[in-house]
Amino acid sequence: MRHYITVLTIHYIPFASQHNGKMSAYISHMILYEFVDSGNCYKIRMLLAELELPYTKVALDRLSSVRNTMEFLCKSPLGKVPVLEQDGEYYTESMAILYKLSTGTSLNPESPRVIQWLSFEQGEIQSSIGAARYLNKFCQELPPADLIERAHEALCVVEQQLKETGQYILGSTYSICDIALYAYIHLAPEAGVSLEPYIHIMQWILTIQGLPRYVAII
Ligand SMILES: N[C@@H](CCC(=O)N[C@@H](CS)C(=O)NCC(=O)O)C(=O)O
Repeated sequence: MRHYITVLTIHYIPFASQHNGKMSAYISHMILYEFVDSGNCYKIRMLLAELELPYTKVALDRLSSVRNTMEFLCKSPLGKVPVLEQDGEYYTESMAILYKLSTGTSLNPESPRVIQWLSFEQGEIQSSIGAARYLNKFCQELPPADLIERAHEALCVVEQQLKETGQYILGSTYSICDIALYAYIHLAPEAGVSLEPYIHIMQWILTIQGLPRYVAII
């Protein structure tokens, strides 16, 4: 049985990354274990594309038993993706991976505000929009009304923030907070959550989609 579906371009040359003039730490070759249609994995692909960092993708099958093997559980104790492999170390949790990869670049001001929005994404956006999308898209189950209500409450917070900043989550500079939040927010319609009431969010989505190194989820 074939568990690993695709392995794309492989680069073995260590390099450093630069973003808007700020050099990140020396970065060696990376492998991203992922589901292609996962919002959490997409966040990492968005950042890697923005930083123009080469890496190998290992696409896992959602139904494959490979995630329950000892080999994979050593990489990710709950068998979840994304997992980033670098220099023999394995990193799980999309927020931690975003933070690690962007440290030292202009995408990460390394302030408590960054932690605030990354935590908000996990606690309020992924747990509502992400969970509702999973039910709607992958289980063909109608998400419960309280999940949809929570999604709208969280979207109101993001809408207000974007109204105040006028462009991106932290102000005039694109950051990992935008990447973290964008991944599931732009997929809200797949969760049965309309974005139509949120004019600032809709504008922000268009802005991000117009960025030169933007990549779509699939
Ligand atoms: N908090 C984690 C969530 C990871 C997660 O739930 N990943 C999903 C894919 S989006 C997964 O691997 N699900 C498989 C499972 O739960 O067995 C993160 O942000 O990376």
